Formats: sequence, structure tokens, C-alpha cells
Amino acid sequence: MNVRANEEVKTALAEKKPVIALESTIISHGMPYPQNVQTALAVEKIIRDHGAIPATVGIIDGIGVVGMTPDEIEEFGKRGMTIPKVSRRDLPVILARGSWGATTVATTMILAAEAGVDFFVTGGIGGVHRGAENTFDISADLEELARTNVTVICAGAKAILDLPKTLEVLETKGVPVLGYQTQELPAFYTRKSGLKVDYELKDAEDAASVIKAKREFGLTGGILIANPVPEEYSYDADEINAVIDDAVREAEEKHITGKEITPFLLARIAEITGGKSLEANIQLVFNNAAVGSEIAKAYCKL
Ligand code: PSU
Ligand code: MN
Repeated sequence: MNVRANEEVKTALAEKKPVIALESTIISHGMPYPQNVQTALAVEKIIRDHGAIPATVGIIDGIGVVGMTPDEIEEFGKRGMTIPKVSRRDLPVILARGSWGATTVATTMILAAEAGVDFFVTGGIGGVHRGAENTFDISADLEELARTNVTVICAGAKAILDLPKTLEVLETKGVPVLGYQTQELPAFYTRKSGLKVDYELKDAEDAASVIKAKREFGLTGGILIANPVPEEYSYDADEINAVIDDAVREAEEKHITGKEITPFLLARIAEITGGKSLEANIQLVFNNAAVGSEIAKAYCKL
């Protein structure tokens, strides 16, 4: 495959050092400029401060890049939504045409795995959308978690999705959903969703041993680690759910569907909350970067 890891990433992987992949859809479609670039660069710094190597993933001139330069990250942030959001099904066209593409959770997993990167930190994954019983809108992220050997550390999934159905699909596909020091599935802005995860992880070493057991047994597919937003940045559940309900209703009224729906909802929620949700979003990614780095380090020591 046309994947290019930078020298630092290649060396780190050869020396069995911890490398953490990061996605670019969160930069181009998930946050406004310039906070998107500031966040992406700050996340890389947190990973370095924790002794791991960051590798922001995206498609540049038809090449899958694993480990972008700060200038490239700036481009993804500045160009924003004009860079197409690329999931698994979009990949062939973007590669063939030599285009730029912002990678979703699914495509970041594909490119990370191809480069040999085992860990991936982000904010929230895609999942089963509300009303999926009629629309069939289920993110390709779930299928990717089923098949690709990358551990994804996130803050759960936003309540823009149908969380119970998302958990059911992950179970059907054999994806372990593990709570980091919690028994409950976090719902992105909130620490609680009222739903149980499969298992609680005690610490980074516990997480690493589960990942190793899956790999050693030869079970293919990803692992989802859900790390709740820090208490001080978490939202009141009723408050944020009312905002989410409004945004979902607006999307229905405007007949927004397909790959547009997630970016639309993220942007509307940020607008309605006047940027307060953006702050929570940024902080939870920072927290995931710290926890993800610790897990990757523990894994490399096994
Ligand atoms: N959820 C978020 N923030 C995001 C996304 C989802 O809270 O930035 C992005 C991720 O890149 C994810 C994608 O992989 O949206 C899912 O889009 P879709 O539902 O179209 O598969
Ligand atoms: Mn979809």
C-alpha cells in the first residue's frame, strides 16, 4: 500500500518504542480553525511528554502519511472541510487521484496498521446513528474495529449516536469494549451513559496485558478503550443531551445524511454551546493522549 511513515516513526517501531497514531478528520472536520491545529499540536506534545512518539495520519497527494509535519497539520486545519473526509470506501478514489484526505477512525486504523502502529488516540468514535433502524447509518468505524489490529483509546461515543445499539454491534463483531478505571461506558462529554462496558481496566499494565493476550491468541481486530472525560471538564448530562437532541432534530429537518451528518452535528453542538463543548472536547483528547501513551509504554515493556 502507498503508506509512508516518517523516519522518527520508523526508527521508533524498529526499536519497539511506543508510537501513537492520531486522526486527521478530527482536525479538518471535527473542530474549527485555529483550535483544531492548536489541539493537534498540543496532543502530539502530551504524547512526547509521556515518552511516546506521535504519528498524525492523513492522506497527502494520494499517499497515506503516518507522522505528519507541523506544517502539514496546519494545512489540514486551515483547509478544514475542503479536504474530503475519507473512510474505508473513499480510500481507493482518493489514492488513485492523488488527492488529500482527512482520515476517520476507520482509515486511520487502516494506515496505522499498515505502518505497524498498534495504538491510536482520538476523541470519539463513529457508531450506530439514532434512527439506524430506518436509515441503516452505521459508521464504518465499527466494521474497522472488527477487522483491524489497532487499539483505539477514546472517550466513548457522543450521544448523537444510539449508544446501546453501538454497543450491541461491537459485541456482535467481537470487539472488546473496556472502560479505563470505570465500569460504565462514557458518553464523550459526560462520564456516564447508564450503560455498562464489558470489563473495567485497573491501569495501563492491565490494559497492556489484555491487548497482548488478544494478539498472542491470534484474534484479529481492534480493541476499544473508553476513558471518561476528566470530572472538571465533564458536562451536565441533561444539559448536553438537550443540545444534542436539538442538533439531531435540525439535521433531520435539513435532510442531512451520510458522511455529512457527523461533522454537521459536531459543528452545531459547538455553536449552540458557544464553544464550551469545544473545551470539553479538547480536554478529553488531551486526557486520552496521556492514558494512551501510558498503555502503549506498558505494552512495549511486556
Ligand atoms: N465523533 C466525534 N468526533 C469526530 C468524529 C466522530 O465525536 O471527529 C469523526 C471521526 O473521524 C469518526 C468519524 O471516525 O467522525 C465518523 O464518521 P461517520 O459517522 O461518517 O463514519
Ligand atoms: Mn454514516
